[in-house]
Amino acid sequence: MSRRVDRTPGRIGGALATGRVDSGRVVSGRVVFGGVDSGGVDSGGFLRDAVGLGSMQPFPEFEVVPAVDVQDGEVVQLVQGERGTEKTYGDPVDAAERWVAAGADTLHLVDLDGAFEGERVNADAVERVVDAVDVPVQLGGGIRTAADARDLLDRGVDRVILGTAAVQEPSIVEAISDTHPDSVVVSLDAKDGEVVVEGWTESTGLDPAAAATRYADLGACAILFTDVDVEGRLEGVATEPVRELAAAVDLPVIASGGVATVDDVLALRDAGAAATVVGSALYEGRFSLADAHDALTNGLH
Ligand code: AMZ
Repeated sequence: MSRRVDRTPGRIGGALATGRVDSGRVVSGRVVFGGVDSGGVDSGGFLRDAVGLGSMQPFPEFEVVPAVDVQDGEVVQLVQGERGTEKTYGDPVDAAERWVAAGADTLHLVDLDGAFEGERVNADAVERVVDAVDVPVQLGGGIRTAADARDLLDRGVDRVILGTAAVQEPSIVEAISDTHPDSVVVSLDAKDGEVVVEGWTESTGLDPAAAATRYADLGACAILFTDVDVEGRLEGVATEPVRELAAAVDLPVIASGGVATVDDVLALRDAGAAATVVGSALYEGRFSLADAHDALTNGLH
């Protein structure tokens, strides 16, 4: 990944926390400062004040975030996260570029083999996607150490998503956030109401809403919640767990799983989610990002 990243405290990239300096442009969430030259001046606070941002929170407006799940170098969608159920959708860079061209403001990238095997496997594909697109990328799957997370963040990934490691060793969230503020998303995916880890193959007995509350103090910038019971089935969302989680935690909730229609997107927003990750419905053309955008902004659908 060749993108230059500047997270030096006091400089623009660092001050905006999730910011990325890319060819003289600062990209942070949906805020783009064209041609700003940090020049080593401590202007971060000024910029933050100028745009009215207390701290950088992802998803200041509700977003539909396309999923690029990678298995064996290819885009796939699984049903309920089970290996062997995959439908393939081609090259990850092609998919990523297609979603950005279609209006995506953020990409959700998952190294599925990494999630199952506990270490990053599809590093090449990930690197190619991060280099190819100019929107923020959040990446999960197999990131199990702080060193690995920092390396990815330093190389141009905007947010790392930690599931297994964050559940098994919550202090890792604080350790990463100390050096890279607002860049850790904690993934609390649930099956039968319990948080699952290790590629969703192991139950923890934890209730997602109860488990989520500790991560705000540890510096997490968002909680990802995938409802595994409905994930990949294209049969609609379950709003109640999202509502409970959003009410319990003072962090943006990124809800995922089951979205089949624009109405599902609106239902997740109304349940309190800050964003939704959508995979199969977009790949299968059930609706477009533009359809979702129209419905979210004008109530049209
Ligand atoms: O589909 C699956 N079986 C699956 C999946 N999509 N298992 C884990 N994951 C995703 C989580 C999160 O984004 O939603 O992988 C990430 C967590 O990986 P890890 O290695 O930190 O537990």
